[in-house]
Amino acid sequence: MGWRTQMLWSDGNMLIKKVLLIGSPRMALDSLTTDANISHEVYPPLGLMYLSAMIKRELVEIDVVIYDLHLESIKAAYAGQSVDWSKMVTSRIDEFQPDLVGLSTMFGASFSIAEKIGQEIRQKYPQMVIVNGGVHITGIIKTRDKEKLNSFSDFTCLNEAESHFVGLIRYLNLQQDFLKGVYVHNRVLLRDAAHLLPGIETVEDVDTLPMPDFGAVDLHNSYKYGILSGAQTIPRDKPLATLLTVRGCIARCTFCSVVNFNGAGVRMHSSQRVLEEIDVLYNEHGIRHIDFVDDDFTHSKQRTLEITQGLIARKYDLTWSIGNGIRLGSLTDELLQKMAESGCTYFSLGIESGDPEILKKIRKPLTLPMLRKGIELLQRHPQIYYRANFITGFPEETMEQLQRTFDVAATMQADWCLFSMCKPLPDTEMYNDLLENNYEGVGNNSTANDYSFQTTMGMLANEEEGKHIFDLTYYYNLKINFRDNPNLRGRNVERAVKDFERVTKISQNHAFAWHCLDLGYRKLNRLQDAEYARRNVHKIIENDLFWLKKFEELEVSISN
Ligand code: B12
Ligand code: SF4
Repeated sequence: MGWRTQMLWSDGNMLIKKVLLIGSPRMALDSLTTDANISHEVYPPLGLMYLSAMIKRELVEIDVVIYDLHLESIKAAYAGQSVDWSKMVTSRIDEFQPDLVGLSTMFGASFSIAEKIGQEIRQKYPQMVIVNGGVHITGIIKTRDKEKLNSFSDFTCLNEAESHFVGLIRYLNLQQDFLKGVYVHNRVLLRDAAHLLPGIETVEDVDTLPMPDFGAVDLHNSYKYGILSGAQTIPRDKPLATLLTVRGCIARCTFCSVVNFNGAGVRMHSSQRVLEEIDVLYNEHGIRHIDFVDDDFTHSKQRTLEITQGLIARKYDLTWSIGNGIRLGSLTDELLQKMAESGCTYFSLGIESGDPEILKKIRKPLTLPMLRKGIELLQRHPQIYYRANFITGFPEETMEQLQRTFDVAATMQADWCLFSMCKPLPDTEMYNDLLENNYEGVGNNSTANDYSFQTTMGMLANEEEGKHIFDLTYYYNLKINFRDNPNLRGRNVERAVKDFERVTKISQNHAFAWHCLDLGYRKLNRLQDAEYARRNVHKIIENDLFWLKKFEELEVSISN
């Protein structure tokens, strides 16, 4: 046995009595602001809340605490304090004195942060067991980059980790002699190589899982520090929460990690269980808006109808959304009608491409005739705000194919079109194929600003081709979402104004958004606000040739 093992197991006692679960931040430090008008996203660490609930149910003798470093950083910034992740984590550790720290990393953007925090913990508390988990980490373990974790990990729990994590703690506490669904970085903690079993354990009947530990985080107050997607469709003072009611998705798109992470097919909570969770959130935590983060919420029409009927019967003052996206093919008039009636304010739809060949290649469960029908269907239900998501720059996509995406986006008449540049994510079919072919730049998705075209300049690709795709995407973003915005043109001016206000809050020098606000305010007869917006346009373009050029490119004249 190595020295750490001797220290850990020497008295024959339980090693792990206290567990601290840390949610890694998902933002760049320099994007944190003291301006409370700027809304960060405040998704609760749902994965950690499931793990906490499992520990409380299965390992009652263990003390478990969640530290949502993402939310705590925003709180600190709003309070005017400087944000130092290492200090924050070490002071929480000193206070709680855990034996095991679990780090959650879901996105590429959080990886370097988790790495830094983990290395700091390793250095300051060498005896502490460090366990990693989350979608991005699982992807990394399955690829060539797994050594990157060695400097700050004893174990990584793979995939959905409720049973893997509980099993690992039992193992460390000498309560079982096998490990499953775990990658061992520190072999010293493996008592016998034969203890490590291959494969993973998937919870087939998800209703057997406990409800997430809603009380482990400050759910009720998180809305004071930020928003969830679809925020423009609800008042700013609504307490927010998320729920996951489905694991997996019936589709298997090549760019998406869901199939490899959650397995094939769909495992659903019963409608009764979903309604029970909603009851708890509403009655015990005062939640007034729920965002379902499911990958395939509407997989079962029957279940969706039961949930909407249950909500209608409850007459709660509650709205809900499906920010992560639903499959267009699963929607019907009846479903949309009931969704709206039961308080659904917003959903997003993954369209991805307007080119039939690309749709086939990425295995999107969508064809252009289906899309045309879907657009007609959506026009009949304008009460619900919908965002259409597109991906540009798929590997080997031609300019003609890309143009078809922009053409389709223009005909979608969506409330908003979100364009993201393709970034192959670890352990997706696309990533693995590209890796096999030694494609340059795979896995380069590491900064927080890499992805979004919505409001900021987003990524600036170095390669010429990447830059061209970026410029083109940005042009169509301005054209479709701003210049030709169907809501601004008269369909729902209030809705358009809220969107542009949101953009100017995040990106104060977005001259195009100010220009659209000027037009929108005037249509709403808010003349003073219009004047203010117009002044901002002029102020920005005086100093910024970039925006002047954009106005020219899009043939938009600036009002005096
Ligand atoms: C909600 C959501 C968001 C929210 C933020 C959520 C949050 N809490 O931070 C928002 C909208 C901001 C978001 C943004 C993005 N997202 Co997102 N998002 C999700 C979504 C839909 C749900 C997450 C969730 O709550 N899941 C439910 C919980 C229960 O599962 P879980 O977190 O995975 O936790 C389990 C395991 O991972 C594991 N685990 C997790 N942590 C830990 C820690 C330890 C110690 C252990 C042992 C185990 C463990 O156990 C948990 C229980 O089973 C997932 C898809 C999905 N269905 O999971 C995508 C997903 C995580 N997002 C993804 C992506 C790509 C993005 C974006 C890059 C999209 C874009 N193009 O802009 C951005 C990135 C933002 C950034 N700053 O980098 C990918 C991540 C893939 C990857 N390898 O990076 C996912 C998987 C979607 C997909 N299928 O491709 N997202
Ligand atoms: S439909 Fe959406 S969630 Fe399902 S596999 Fe495709 S991208 Fe992933």
